[in-house]
Amino acid sequence: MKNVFVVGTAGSGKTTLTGAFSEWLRDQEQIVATVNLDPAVLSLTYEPDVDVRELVDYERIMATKGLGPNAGLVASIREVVRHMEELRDMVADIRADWIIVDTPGQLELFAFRKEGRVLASQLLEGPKSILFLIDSMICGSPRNYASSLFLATSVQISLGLPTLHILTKCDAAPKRTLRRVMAWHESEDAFEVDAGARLSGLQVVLAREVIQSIQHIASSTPLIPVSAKTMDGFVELHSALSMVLGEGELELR
Ligand SMILES: Nc1nc2c(ncn2[C@@H]2O[C@H](COP(=O)(O)OP(=O)(O)OP(=O)(O)O)[C@@H](O)[C@H]2O)c(=O)[nH]1
Ligand SMILES: [Mg+2]
Repeated sequence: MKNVFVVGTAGSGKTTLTGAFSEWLRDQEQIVATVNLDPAVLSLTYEPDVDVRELVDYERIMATKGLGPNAGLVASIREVVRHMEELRDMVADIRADWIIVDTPGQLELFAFRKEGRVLASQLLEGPKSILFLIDSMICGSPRNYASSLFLATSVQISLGLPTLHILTKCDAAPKRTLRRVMAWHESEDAFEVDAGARLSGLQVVLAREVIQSIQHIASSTPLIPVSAKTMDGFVELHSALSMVLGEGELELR
């Protein structure tokens, strides 16, 4: 069983990719199960095999505890973890080649709280990987690229699982933006030049420092451009996942 957690900032395309990549895998005659870990989502682009909304009622938790939307989510995820045994049984009952897990839009809930780490480490049996989604519509500037990679690395530190970086919505981003981002991924020098030209003062210093400190990790982690609308990049995504999940963590170059 190959397990994939789809993680990323709000609106980066987690739900759409979960649905589209699952369909693509099914077309390759793989048995795929999907898990929705977002208690607050109203509608999904796929039919989840396991859905935490069957275990917790986000609206009720928010109303009865007098919480706002984010504190309501924190309390809901805590409640989900209380149902861990049940959830594990639900997932274990599925005989699938792949389990794709869609995580909540509030990234910090899953990535930086104890409950997220418990879910990441205990929910699924077998090899696990994270797809960290980077939205190509917003990472075309040096400051957002540096911040996105910094966040991706922080999530990897927190969850301690092999991670692939996925550049999403590539059908919608201008081709020159995609070329620029891929060039930054390939070469720290390319990033330095563009950061120097586009940023100034403290921003250029901070962006350079961040990239210098994580470049080794970032350049050794595949950055895979995909579109969940056209399914471009799914072949590459599938091979990278098969490698990570079949042979353990990718070697740092
Ligand atoms: N053009 C294009 N739009 C996309 C793609 N993937 C997602 N979107 C759009 O981006 C928006 C957000 O997509 P979601 O899949 O809901 O993103 P999410 O990360 O699950 O969002 P939250 O769970 O709310 O954080 C929607 O309008 C999607 O249709 C893509 O590959 N191409
Ligand atoms: Mg979503």
